[in-house]
Amino acid sequence: MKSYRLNLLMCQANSFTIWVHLAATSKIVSNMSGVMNYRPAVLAFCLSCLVASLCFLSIPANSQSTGRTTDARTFSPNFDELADKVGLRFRHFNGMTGKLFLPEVMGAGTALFDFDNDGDLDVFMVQGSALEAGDKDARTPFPWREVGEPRGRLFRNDLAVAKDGARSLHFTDVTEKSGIVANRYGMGVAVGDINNDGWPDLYLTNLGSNQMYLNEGDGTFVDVTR
Ligand SMILES: [Ca+2]
Ligand SMILES: [Ca+2]
Repeated sequence: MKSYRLNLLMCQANSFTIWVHLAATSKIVSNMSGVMNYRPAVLAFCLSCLVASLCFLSIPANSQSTGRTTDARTFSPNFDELADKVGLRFRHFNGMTGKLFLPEVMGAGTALFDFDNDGDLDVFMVQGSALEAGDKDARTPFPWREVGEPRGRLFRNDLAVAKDGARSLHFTDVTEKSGIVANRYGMGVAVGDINNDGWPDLYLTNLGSNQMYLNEGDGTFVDVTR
């Protein structure tokens, strides 16, 4: 709609120029004849404005500037929710107490990093736990109902690319095999090659003491916090 208004403005500006020219011409002719009559110029202005408006309104602005039409739907973003379908099954537990502690509403972090150096991004998801000492995960106002204790989880990306280029995305939960035990109240995670061996390591920020895990390069991590 903005482009049409701009076109209309442009055509009116052009028409005004034509009108000024015709008015001046008419004025000269009228002065020469001694009669101040602008009606022909006004009529010419109205007609030129109408014709030019119809002309511009029928042509999209981007066609005038680029010479080709553009379908807005071409640029429409389209995201599908595929977490469950591709194996990223994770439910965050915030250990809500009902006492409105700040960590309850802060959420947690997630790291996208290539822990196995195979060229695709794997995922580490930070998990919470019961907030108050003595609380049971399954007895909070919004209790933990999953199997096992809540803990941060590592998902390996098993992306497969067929010969024809077709991609099949799937993640496998490798938390147990990795040796990562992130069962504290997790708040965030940082990735970096701490020992410069080419394998990205993990630093977990918790409510309380943090944890550092070195990547052994064989799919496992070692807790080197102490
Ligand atoms: Ca990977
Ligand atoms: Ca490393």
